[in-house]
Amino acid sequence: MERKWWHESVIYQIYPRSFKDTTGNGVGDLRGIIEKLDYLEELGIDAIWLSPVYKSPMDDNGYDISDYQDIAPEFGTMVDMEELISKAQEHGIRIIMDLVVNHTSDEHPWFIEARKSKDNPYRDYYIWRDPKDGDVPNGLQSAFSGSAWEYDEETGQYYLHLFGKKQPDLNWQNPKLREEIYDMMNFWLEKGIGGFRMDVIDLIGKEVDKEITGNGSKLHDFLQEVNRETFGNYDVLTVGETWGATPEIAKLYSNPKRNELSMVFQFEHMTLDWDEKEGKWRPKELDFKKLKQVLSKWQTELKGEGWNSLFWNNHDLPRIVSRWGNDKEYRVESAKMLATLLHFMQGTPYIYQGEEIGMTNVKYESIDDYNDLEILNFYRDNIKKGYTHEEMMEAIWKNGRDNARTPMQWDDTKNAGFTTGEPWLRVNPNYKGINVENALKDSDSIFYYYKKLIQLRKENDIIIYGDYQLLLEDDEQIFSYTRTLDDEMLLIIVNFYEEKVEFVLPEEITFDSKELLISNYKVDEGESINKLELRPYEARVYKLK
Ligand code: TEU
Repeated sequence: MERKWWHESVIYQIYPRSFKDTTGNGVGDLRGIIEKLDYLEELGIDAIWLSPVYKSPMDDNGYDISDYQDIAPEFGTMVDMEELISKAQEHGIRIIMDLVVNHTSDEHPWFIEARKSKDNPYRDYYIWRDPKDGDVPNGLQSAFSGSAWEYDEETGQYYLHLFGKKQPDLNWQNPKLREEIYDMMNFWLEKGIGGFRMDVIDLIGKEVDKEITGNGSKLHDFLQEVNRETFGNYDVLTVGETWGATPEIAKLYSNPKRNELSMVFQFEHMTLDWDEKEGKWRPKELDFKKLKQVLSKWQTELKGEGWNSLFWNNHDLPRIVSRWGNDKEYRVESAKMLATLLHFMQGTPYIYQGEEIGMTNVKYESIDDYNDLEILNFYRDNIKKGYTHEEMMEAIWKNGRDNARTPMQWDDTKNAGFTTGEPWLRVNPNYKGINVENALKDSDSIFYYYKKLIQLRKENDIIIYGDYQLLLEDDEQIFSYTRTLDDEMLLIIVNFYEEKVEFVLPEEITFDSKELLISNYKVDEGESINKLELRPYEARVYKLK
C-alpha cells in the first residue's frame, strides 16, 4: 500500500465539553483547546479528533446538530474555530472534525421544515412512515431505549430515530440531501481541516422496511460518492465508526483501491465483556483468550488490504484502566501495560483525553449526578420495569458513558483546574492525585510513557509496517506477539494480570542481539529473556536482530 501520513500518526480525541473551560461557564471550549496545544505537542500527537462543536441543543452533547456550518456558542465562534485550525497547524497538529450525518437534531431547520407537512420540500430529507395497525411501523429499536419510531401529531406519521427522539435519521436515499451534505463537507475541507471522523457511518445505507440498519445494500455506493464529491480531492484522514464491521467488511471500507475511507474504527475487541444479547448493561467477565484471538485476527486479516484504528477508549466507553487494568494498587503499571499492548500493533492509535494520565471511572451515588442521555433513559426505563436503584447504578458505574466524560484533570486546584465555575459534570474526586501537573513533574508517569510510545512509532518503521505474529496463544495470562520487518523483530511481552507469571520464550524466536525499547518496571538489560518471571502487569518490548 502507498504510504500515507495517517498510517504513521497518533490521534488524540478531545471531548470539548470536558477538556478546558476558559470562560467560567462550566463547559469546555475551543479557546481551552488552543491553550493546551503546547501540552498536546509535548505529548507528540499528530492530529486531534474533535468531538462535535457545531451548533446544537446538546441533547446528546453535540451529536445532535442543528447547524453544521456554525459553532455552538458555549464552545466559541467560527473565528475561534479557524484560529484553532491554524494554531494547531503551527504545532504540527491537524484537526479531524466529527461528522454526524446519520441524523440531525430535531431543531435543525431541515427537520423543522420537514415536520410541517407531508408535501414540504424537506419532508423526504428524513424517514417517515404511516402507523401500522394504530401502532409503530415496525420493530426497529433506538440505541437509547425503546422504539426507534416517534409519532408526529401534526402530520399523523412516525419519524425514525435510531438514537434519541431529538435525533431524527436522515434519508440518504434522497440525492438532494446527499448534495447538501457534500456542500457542507467541502465548506469544512476548504477551511483546512485534516479529515473527518464519521459517526455511525455504517447506518446510512439503512433499509427501514426490511429492518436493516447496518451495512445496507447501498452503503458502499454512498461512501464512494462521498469520497468522489468531497474528501477524495484532499490529502485527509477519514475514519468510519463502524460497529458492525468484520475484517471482510473493513476491507470494503478501507481498501485504498475502493476509494472509500482511510480506516475503520470497529469495536469487536471492546464488546467482549458485554452480554451477547443484552449488551453493555449486562457485563460479563472478559474472556482473555478471546481478546487475543480477536485482536490478532484484525492484525493479520487486514494486512495490505485495509487499515484499522487502535483504541481502548473513547467518549462512549468506560476508562480502560478501570475496566481491564487495576485502578487502585497498580494504576500506573496496568495503564502502561495496556498502552504497550496496543501501541505496538499495526494501525493508527487513538488516545482519548485523560487516558495519557490514567484517568479512571467514577462512582456517583445519585442518578442526578449523571448527564448522559443513554444513562438517563436506561435508568428511567428499567426502574419502571422494577429493577432497583442499586442494580442500575452497578451497571452505570461499569459501563456508563459519563465515566469517560468527567472533566479533564489538569491540576489539584478546585475542579481540577478545568473551570473556575460549576462544571457541567462533577469532576472525579481523585483529581488531587491524578492530574496533568503531577504527571508532567514525574519522569516515570503514564504521560511520559505514552510520549515514549509515540516517539518509538516515529522512529521505527517496523511498528507501522511489520508483520504480526501471536505467540503463546493458549497462555491464560500472557499476551505476547512479534512484529517483523526485514532483519528486525520486535518482541512484545505483557502480563495482563496481577498474579506473577513465568514467560518462556518460544524456541522459534532466535536472535543475535537484543535491545530493550520500553518497559513499565526497572529491567536489568543484560537479563536473559529465555525465561522470565513477569511482575504484576509487567510489560516489556525488545528489539531483536
Ligand atoms: O455512537 C454510536 C453508538 O452506537 C453508541 O451510541 C453506542 O450505542 C453506545 O455508546 C454504546 O454504548 C456515536 C457517538 O459516538 C455517540 O456519542 C452518539 O451518541 C451516537 O453515535 C449518536 O450520534
